[in-house]
Amino acid sequence: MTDTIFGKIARGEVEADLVYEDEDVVAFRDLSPQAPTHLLVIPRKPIRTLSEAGAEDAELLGKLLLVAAKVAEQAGIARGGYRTVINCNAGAGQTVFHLHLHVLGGRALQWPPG
Ligand code: DGP
Repeated sequence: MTDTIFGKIARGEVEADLVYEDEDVVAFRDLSPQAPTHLLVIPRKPIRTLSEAGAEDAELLGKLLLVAAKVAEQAGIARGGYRTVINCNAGAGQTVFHLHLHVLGGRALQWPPG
């Protein structure tokens, strides 16, 4: 697959404001925040988009959600409420083709999203 900026962040080749990392997952602040708290949770494995994840990624996908909950708690947005979003492919607004989960909070969030 083509390398992306998130692949470089996962490998430590490009700086990011990291809030969490382990052997499988990295979380960092979004460069263009859409809410007072806007974090991104990515696998180190370069999966292009959610629809390209396979059965072999089941544990990793579960871990992304657990890390999202953990960083939301650490950021202090869990009690007030937060939203997790995965944009899958360009029509849904995906611009970086390395699977990532947005964690947004710190303000009231409308539903349905645009
Ligand atoms: P999406 O539209 O779902 O593909 O979201 C990509 C997000 O990534 C978008 O909110 C902006 C953010 N982003 C893009 N480039 C960088 C970067 O170099 N560093 C950080 N921290 N965030 C980035």
